[in-house]
Amino acid sequence: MTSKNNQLTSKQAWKALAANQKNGIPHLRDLFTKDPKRGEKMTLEAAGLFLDYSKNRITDETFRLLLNLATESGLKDHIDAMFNGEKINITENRSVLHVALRAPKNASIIVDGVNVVPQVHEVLEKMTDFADRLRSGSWKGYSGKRIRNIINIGIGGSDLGPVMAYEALKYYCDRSLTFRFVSNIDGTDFAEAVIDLNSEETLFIVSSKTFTTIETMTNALTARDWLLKAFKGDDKAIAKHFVAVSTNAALVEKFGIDTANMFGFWDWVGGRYSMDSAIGLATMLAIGPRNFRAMLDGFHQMDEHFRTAPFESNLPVIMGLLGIWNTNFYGAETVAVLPYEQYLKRFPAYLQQLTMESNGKHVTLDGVEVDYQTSPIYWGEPGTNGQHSFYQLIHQGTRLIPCDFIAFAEPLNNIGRHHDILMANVFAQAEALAFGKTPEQVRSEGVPEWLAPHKVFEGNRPSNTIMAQKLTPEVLGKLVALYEHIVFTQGAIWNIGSFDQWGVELGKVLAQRIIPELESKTEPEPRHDTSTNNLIRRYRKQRRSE
Ligand code: G6Q
Repeated sequence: MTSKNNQLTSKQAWKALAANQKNGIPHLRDLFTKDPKRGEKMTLEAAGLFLDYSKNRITDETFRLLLNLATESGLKDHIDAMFNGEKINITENRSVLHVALRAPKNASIIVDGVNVVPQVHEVLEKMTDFADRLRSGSWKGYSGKRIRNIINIGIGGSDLGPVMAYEALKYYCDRSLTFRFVSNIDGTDFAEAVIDLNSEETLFIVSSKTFTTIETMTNALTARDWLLKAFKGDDKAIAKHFVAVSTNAALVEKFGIDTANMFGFWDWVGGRYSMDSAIGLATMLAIGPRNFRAMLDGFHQMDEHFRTAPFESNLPVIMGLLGIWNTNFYGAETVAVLPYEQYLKRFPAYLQQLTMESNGKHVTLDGVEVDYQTSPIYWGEPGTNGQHSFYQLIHQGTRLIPCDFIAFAEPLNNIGRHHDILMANVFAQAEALAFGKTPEQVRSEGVPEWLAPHKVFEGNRPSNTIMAQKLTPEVLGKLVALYEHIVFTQGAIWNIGSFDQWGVELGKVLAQRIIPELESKTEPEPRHDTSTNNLIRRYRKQRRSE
């Protein structure tokens, strides 16, 4: 890592964008006054999603220059390279083919000379067969009882997608089944997940691409002990109560799970891009195979839109570019994702991994330090709850927080006036952020001079509004694929490796060194820095074993 990378910042379009921003983009109030059609013009409808991006600090010229940046960065070639199965994950020498997971049966995507689409459909068939047997009650536990509880054990990419999808699609779930998700190494996670469950009616899905992740393997072993207690140690019970989702058949077998009950995937599926692979088995069990296929179809529709639509009418490209504009030219450090849909409560958490693990990188693909910001911090909560807590800062704080509002025309639970009030709020928030309230408006309301500054909203705060008809499995697929491709667009322009995650390794290695120092019966001589040594000694002193 020697010199700074200046390839991106010396691009013609980049320089033109910097000049465009420096010359001053008028306040959103003025942009809307000058162009009475702006609110209708700066919108786009594609693959069943509607995007209003008019409340961003852009002019027509900015928009044109952003599209130039995409072209000058070779975005089209990058997209084609991914869809063609090229090994664009260069630090791990892998293809990046989550798009193959939702490709139709007759598609062909070649990796190392082999069409991977038939393999994808073979696993889907196997998942479908298992889901049908489990949901109908014909798959029984070892003592002949029907399985009523499903616990997914996995972490990171093997947890966040299944949890998010389960919550998002709860409306479509079989309510006679209970679903729980255990991820944390903190024993509380497991303890609370099983506290009220009968092990004879419980199935564990051990979801781990590598089958080596310490959290997942420790939780899986604890689950095995918990189960075997009910069966007096008879390990034949395992075959009826454990299935695995993994790429590592050898380790699955070693754990004692029958590989006939293993659902595979491939090294070209990244963990955070795997919710539509066999990692989605819990999702399929919850919503049923038909709904799962509908979700895949939604993903695929967005893939096709991203692959084929011209940049000026391409949803992920436009949102990706607007994100770059806010991050790199306005210095926005975060993006708030604000779904006005209670079922999407875990969507921001899911996006945190997708966006930040993918694009939280400090060197280019060539290993040169970047001289521009990469991924912003993603966060958020469902509306309207957030309005009564952190929105204050978004409206009147000193930071610029671009917001993505997500809303649906039809509620899933149509109760009284709730949905109209919900939607009124999402529209009002975007309006207030963009247009604010001037000192003149405040004074004209008779507010005394000393109080007026506190009641002023400067406005000019950017947001996107995404709308769809209603939250269905298909729409969820579209939404997730939309953000996957936003991440791709930005990673391609920033010229970074969006598909590795070396940044999670160091902490894992250090923890492996510390574990024996904490567990040792004799006093260890920790050889870390003085702070870490002191913390280890203090912990050992305070820890009381039961
Ligand atoms: C995601 C990451 C990471 C991974 C977990 C779980 O992109 O690779 O979050 O999903 O570390 O890994 P396993 O599935 O191998 O247990």
